Amino acid sequence: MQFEAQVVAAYGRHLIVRDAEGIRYEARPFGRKLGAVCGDRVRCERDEQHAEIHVTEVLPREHVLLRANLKGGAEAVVANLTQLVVLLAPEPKADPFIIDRYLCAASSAGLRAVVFLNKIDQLDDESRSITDDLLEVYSQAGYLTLRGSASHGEGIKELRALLNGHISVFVGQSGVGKSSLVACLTQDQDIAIGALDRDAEGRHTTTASQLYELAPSDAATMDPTDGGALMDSPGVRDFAPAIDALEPGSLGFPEVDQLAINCRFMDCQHLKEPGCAVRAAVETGQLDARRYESYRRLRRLHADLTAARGPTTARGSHSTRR
Ligand SMILES: Nc1nc2c(ncn2[C@@H]2O[C@H](COP(=O)(O)OP(=O)(O)O)[C@@H](O)[C@H]2O)c(=O)[nH]1
Ligand SMILES: [Mg+2]
Ligand SMILES: [Zn+2]
Repeated sequence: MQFEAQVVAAYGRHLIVRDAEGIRYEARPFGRKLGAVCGDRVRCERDEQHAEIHVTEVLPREHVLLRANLKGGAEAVVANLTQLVVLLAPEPKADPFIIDRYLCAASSAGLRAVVFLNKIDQLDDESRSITDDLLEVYSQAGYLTLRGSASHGEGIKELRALLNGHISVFVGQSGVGKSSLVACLTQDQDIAIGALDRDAEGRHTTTASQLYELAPSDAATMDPTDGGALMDSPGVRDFAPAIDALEPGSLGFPEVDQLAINCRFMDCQHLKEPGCAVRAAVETGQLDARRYESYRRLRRLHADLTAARGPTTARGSHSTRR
């Protein structure tokens, strides 16, 4: 028997799918090459003989968050989302370059992106000044920014309003409060807070993401029946966006994209080219110098990952499947 379903949890190749009636089944992909991630809509087949559910096909994805693996290939993180929420906190100390790379992946994938500063209850003078400056730069770049605290409830109503009608994913470094926020927003008591996404050797454990439906909030919305949904993601030490998915000219930096209109060359990479409007904007302070440094680093990463593919795959063929 065949049916369509959505992947609502993925622990590596161990999947939970939910059918149209809302019934959940354990399932696994049929065949090594089939990679399904949380959020994917899939075709399933019931293997009556072994009482198993097989995922036989991943249906086309509307949007997908892609990361690069060490060989320069693209891997899906979560699928069919519409919004990315990147979290930062005073502790662990924010790495703005990771935040930037998530935001570039979001811009390039056509996702709305929100920057949420969590644990504002823990801010001191120094971390307040650092995070204020960071959020100001992101806000200038056109991203939505919010501040709050999962443990004290501040900013949660405002965040909830932004989630309405969206399929959102929470991303960010381990310990910033992703699980705490999901628990807070879904009133789910079973979510592991403070759980390390690593095993005893410090290796990251199998990718685990889960999808949670959000009950319609009382906030005035166009469609009050659609509360949206939320996906979590395991903590990361680093994040590299999939290089083929990035906007070629700006790599997904909205400020660079805007400034590039005035570069002398259409294919300007904003590195050493004469008449580069992006570099000129750094000189005058119109473009934040740290964001430009981040852009340059992502260019280097792009080159390194392209080289990592080796000569045989340089034709750019890549797979979004694992
Ligand atoms: N003070 C404070 N601690 C928080 C807040 N949110 C989360 N935490 C704590 O930060 C730690 C990591 O949280 P967790 O949700 O597991 O982070 P994750 O790794 O991003 O999922 C836990 O000890 C939480 O209790 C907050 O708003 N304020
Ligand atoms: Mg967590
Ligand atoms: Zn340029």
